[in-house]
Amino acid sequence: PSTPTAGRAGYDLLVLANRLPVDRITSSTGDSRWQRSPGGLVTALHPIMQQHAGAWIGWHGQPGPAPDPFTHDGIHLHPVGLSEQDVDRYYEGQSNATIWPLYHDAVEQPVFDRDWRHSYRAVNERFAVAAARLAAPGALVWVHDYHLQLVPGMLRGLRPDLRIGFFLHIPFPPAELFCQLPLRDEIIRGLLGADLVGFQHPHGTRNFQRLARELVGAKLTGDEIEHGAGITTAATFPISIDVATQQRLADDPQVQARAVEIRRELGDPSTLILGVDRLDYTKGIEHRLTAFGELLTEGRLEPANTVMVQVAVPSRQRIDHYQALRERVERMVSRINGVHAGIGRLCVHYLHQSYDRAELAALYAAADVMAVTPLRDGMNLVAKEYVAARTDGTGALVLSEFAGAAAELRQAWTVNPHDLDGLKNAIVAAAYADRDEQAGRMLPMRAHLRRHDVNRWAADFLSRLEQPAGWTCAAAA
Ligand code: ADQ
Repeated sequence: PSTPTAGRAGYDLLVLANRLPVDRITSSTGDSRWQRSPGGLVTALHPIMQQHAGAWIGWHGQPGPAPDPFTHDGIHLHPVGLSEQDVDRYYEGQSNATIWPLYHDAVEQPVFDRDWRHSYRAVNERFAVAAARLAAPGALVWVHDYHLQLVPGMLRGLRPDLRIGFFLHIPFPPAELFCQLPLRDEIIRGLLGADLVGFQHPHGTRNFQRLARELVGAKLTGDEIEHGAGITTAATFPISIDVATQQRLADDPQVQARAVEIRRELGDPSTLILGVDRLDYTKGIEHRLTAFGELLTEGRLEPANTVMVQVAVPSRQRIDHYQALRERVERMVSRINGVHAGIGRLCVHYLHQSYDRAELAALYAAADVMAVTPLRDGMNLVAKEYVAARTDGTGALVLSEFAGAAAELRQAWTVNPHDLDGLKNAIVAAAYADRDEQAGRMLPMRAHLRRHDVNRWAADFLSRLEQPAGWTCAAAA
């Protein structure tokens, strides 16, 4: 392992995200090593980071002092240390118990705490200082997500020469919700420190523009926001997945064999309904289970030959809302099984576990119906992964209109998860759709994804970031 140094000149491309793209894996003998994390962001940025000799600044995942910078898989990694208190206040508090619920329509009550805000500022400052130290003159700096919304403004103050981009992976809420935040002005000014701010969905872009006008008196011209400190472009860049890799995985004979085996292990049901989510209250898991339970009770789905598999990746387990959700979901699963299962035959298989990509791909290949029913979701990559995995054009996607992905995957069975009857009707229609109907919907969605994969997303964002400020006006003139 080598220790990277930026040299006097610094890096030409920096990525800042709460987490580094690696996890520390400790073996049974106590040895530990770094392993690339499975996330799509790493996959998307990897080639670009290598090409630009870029560096990634982020937390390494453990409380305590930061380890020395290191290189992994050709990317220079610069850990930022978080104390136990930072993890409590900046990460679990302000990021995940204030901003996360508020930005997702306050489906759980956001908690507001002064100490969390101080910590959020301090950690954002730490990231900005690290970036200021490591960036080459005029470098591109790409800041990611809701944990780091103050960084662009702080970094602009330290290094006015940089091209700063920010991308928000979650929804950006309407003013009516956003204005509850005591940090509202600071966040808007923080984001306006960037040259380019990107959102998943046009609603987020519009909400941000309106707030810039109302809270700091900015002037809007097309995509450009003119404010006291300069000009910021706000635009929509829907994130995607690595479509080619997902398709290759789906066509792998071992994955296909595993898909057949999964169906056999489930008792060869005529309909297999799948849910795959982080165990998060925004994902609508309870709504999905309620719909499924009622459909079994009413006999519209046959308990003897319908199976639901719900994979729920453990997430943010120290936060109260998440513990309560887990208990509610587990109670619902056992109630449905208690009523409808038989000896050796479950109706809901609930898996509170993480899976590797190959096993997930086999589940996608095995599932007749994929149920993606978030109450609010920035994008939802699971919906896109399922579509990319259905290389033979079969399968049925039930998709919430409140997922960013619904703006692109228009041929899905679209649902409002709050409308229980509508959700039940969509699940039944998807479960009984014939192959022609499945293909009529799946093929255009597959064609869309092939044209809009994650590499294009990253390239679009970075090429827009490289445009000089004011370029849209110049081009129009
Ligand atoms: P998330 O809320 O985490 O992401 P999502 O977009 O669905 O949600 O991505 C989850 C990823 O985790 C997918 O790639 C999926 O395959 C993987 N995954 C799910 N279950 C798994 C399991 N059991 N084991 C292993 N991996 C699993 C946030 C926003 C989203 C936005 C993304 C990207 O909330 O709206 O789409 O960022 O911008």
